Amino acid sequence: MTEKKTKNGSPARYIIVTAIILAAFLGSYSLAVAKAGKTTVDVGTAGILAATPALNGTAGAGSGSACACCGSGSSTPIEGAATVEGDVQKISVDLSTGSYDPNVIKLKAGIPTEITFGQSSGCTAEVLSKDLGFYQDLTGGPVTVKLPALDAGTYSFSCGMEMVFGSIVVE
Ligand SMILES: [Cu+2]
Repeated sequence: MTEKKTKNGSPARYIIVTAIILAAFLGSYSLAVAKAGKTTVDVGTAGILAATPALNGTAGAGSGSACACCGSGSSTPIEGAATVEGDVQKISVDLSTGSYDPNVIKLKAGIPTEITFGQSSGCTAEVLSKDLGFYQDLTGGPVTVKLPALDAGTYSFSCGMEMVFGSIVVE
């Protein structure tokens, strides 16, 4: 009986200690992320869907429907090309106007990409791409989405409500 109690006590203590260490680690990690204010997420190839064929040159930007919640969803295509820096191509997307600038992101096929979305709130508080498999909250600061080398084609992204749209054109 005494032996059993000792044996039962030990694992419980071990679990509690592990839980405390884990909680401390997670706590300091989220603090570090909050302090940095900038998040980087790595999108693996698993989430990437096959590129959709280019949409008769319209590239799907804006798609004409303004966002009801922010009232000013831009339907004017604003093109921006990523800059190749070493082995990656990089581009920043400004959200200070409540829509994506640029909203037509031009990328080169076969080069890993880092897209940095600026801090946002309201309608565009989250950025979503079902095509590329990411969904990020932008309220805490800029988020850099790392994408693997993509095949040529057009990929879509939007606000979390799918009301303000942009596209990623890989050539
Ligand atoms: Cu929206």
